[in-house]
Amino acid sequence: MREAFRGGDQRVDPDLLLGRLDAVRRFLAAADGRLPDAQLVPAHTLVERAGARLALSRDHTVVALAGATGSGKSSLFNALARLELSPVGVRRPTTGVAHACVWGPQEGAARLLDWVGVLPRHRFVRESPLDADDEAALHGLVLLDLPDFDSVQRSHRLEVDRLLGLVDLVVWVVDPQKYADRVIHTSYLREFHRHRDVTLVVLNQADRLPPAELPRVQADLRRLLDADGLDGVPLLATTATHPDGIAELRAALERTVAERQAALRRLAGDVDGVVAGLDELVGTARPGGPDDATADELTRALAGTAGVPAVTEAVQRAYRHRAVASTGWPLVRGWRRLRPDPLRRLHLPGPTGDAADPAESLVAATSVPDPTAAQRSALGLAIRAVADHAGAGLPAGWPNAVTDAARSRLGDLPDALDRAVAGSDLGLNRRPFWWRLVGTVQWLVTLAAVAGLGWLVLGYALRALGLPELDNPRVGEVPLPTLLLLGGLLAGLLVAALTRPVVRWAARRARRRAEQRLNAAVAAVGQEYVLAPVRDVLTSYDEARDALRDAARR
Ligand SMILES: Nc1nc2c(ncn2[C@@H]2O[C@H](COP(=O)(O)OP(=O)(O)OP(=O)(O)O)[C@@H](O)[C@H]2O)c(=O)[nH]1
Ligand SMILES: [Mg+2]
Repeated sequence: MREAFRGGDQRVDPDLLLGRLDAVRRFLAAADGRLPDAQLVPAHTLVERAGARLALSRDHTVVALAGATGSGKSSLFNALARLELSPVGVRRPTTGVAHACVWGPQEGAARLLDWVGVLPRHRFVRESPLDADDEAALHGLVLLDLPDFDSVQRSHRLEVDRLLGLVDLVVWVVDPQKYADRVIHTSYLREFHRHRDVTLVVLNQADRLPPAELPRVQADLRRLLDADGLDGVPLLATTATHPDGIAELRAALERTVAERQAALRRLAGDVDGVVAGLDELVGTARPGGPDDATADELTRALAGTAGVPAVTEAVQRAYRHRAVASTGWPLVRGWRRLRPDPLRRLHLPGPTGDAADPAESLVAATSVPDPTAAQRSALGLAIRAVADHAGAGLPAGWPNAVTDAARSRLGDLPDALDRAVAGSDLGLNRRPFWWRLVGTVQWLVTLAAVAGLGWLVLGYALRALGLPELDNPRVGEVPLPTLLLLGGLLAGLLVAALTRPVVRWAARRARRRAEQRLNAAVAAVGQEYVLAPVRDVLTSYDEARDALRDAARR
């Protein structure tokens, strides 16, 4: 039967097991909050149980006798203990709560049983001076007699299921009458196919079979076990009521106890099961992250909601407004200045570059018009596109996490966009040098015209009063005062006319520059509020996939 222990010679390295458990923990850290909680329950349970079991005595091996009612679990328990510890009965089911018997040192076993949840009054100690060294080979064994798992009592089943999740090794006890029952195979044995190296099957009450029948029944049972995925597990025939009928079982338990491997093998099997269950949650895909095209589309949609077109339009008009106010014909300038500045109307920096009230500029600083329904839906679609693209090819659960992340800060977007627009340098803070130059020229020619006018008025006044006339110098045929007046006026109009197309061209350029800056600011908002959360999920996915790969390493 030695060779029947599948993988029995394969020792589980405790450090490797701890590394695998740590990888499961890393997986959970990456997947928590990303994937549905229900899918992570088995991994959480494993991490918690394994942590608890490994912190308890590794010198003890917890072995459970599990099986249908009347199969002889309590009889085997008593026979192994060589005492009448657990009541054996004809009325079924007899055992309602787990009983435990500890061989050897009690140190550590008590805490182990506290954790397993066997009440102190159902614990026994197999240690007596009379035993001499008879029982030494089983030192370290903690044997549990479980209630029946096919019980009419629901509480028995729940207790069995709970304990089967905690013990290190399970001895499945079947009898010649019920060994083929569907429940034991479909609900229990099949579920333990990952725990073949910590599973023993016992055909008890072998004495009830005619000797010639025994091999046939054993072969039939073996066939059923193979179908359960338990090929290779040891199958022993026992007779609990005869002292020699359990020798093989005893020997198998002695070996198990001496190896001190069952606890580690059990947990390694648990990790295998959890990893296999999580396999569909991580694929081999390496997500590339949001691509440039969808990111650009997002920036465009964000710019629309942020009112960038309205602001750039206002920048162009403000440039013209301010340029004309600085370079126009001085007599018209004052009138220009009375008209409101297009940017000021949006509560964006005025002609002097002063922003609105700084407290006000923290939230909803601008009066940029609210986005239209169309702009809002364009933004929704752009965010969807980012999520769809970034989540494409990811296994179940993750695309949803990506979509949730992309939308996670949607509520903060309006304020962030408004701050980005309000905080952008629109390029209108400085008065260009050429404005001042043209402005000065305009003043000079206006001064000349005013001086000419004054001169002429003074000449007429002197003539009217009969006073001596001024000496009027002439330039060619034209008197200087007339030249100053007409020349100044004409030059002013000419300069204004020549400046106009330049202003228009420069205003368009100012608009393009402002647009670039605003788009950059809006793109930064998109990065922070949409793309970064998406990237975080993709990083989590990468971490989860790598962690699971490490957890799968045997
Ligand atoms: N002939 C024979 N009878 C056995 C053997 N093992 C157990 N019995 C009898 O089968 C009956 C049931 O045994 P238990 O040990 O109480 O069975 P159990 O599996 O503990 O049953 P529950 O506690 O109800 O789950 C008792 O009358 C035992 O004496 C055996 O190997 N041979
Ligand atoms: Mg019993």
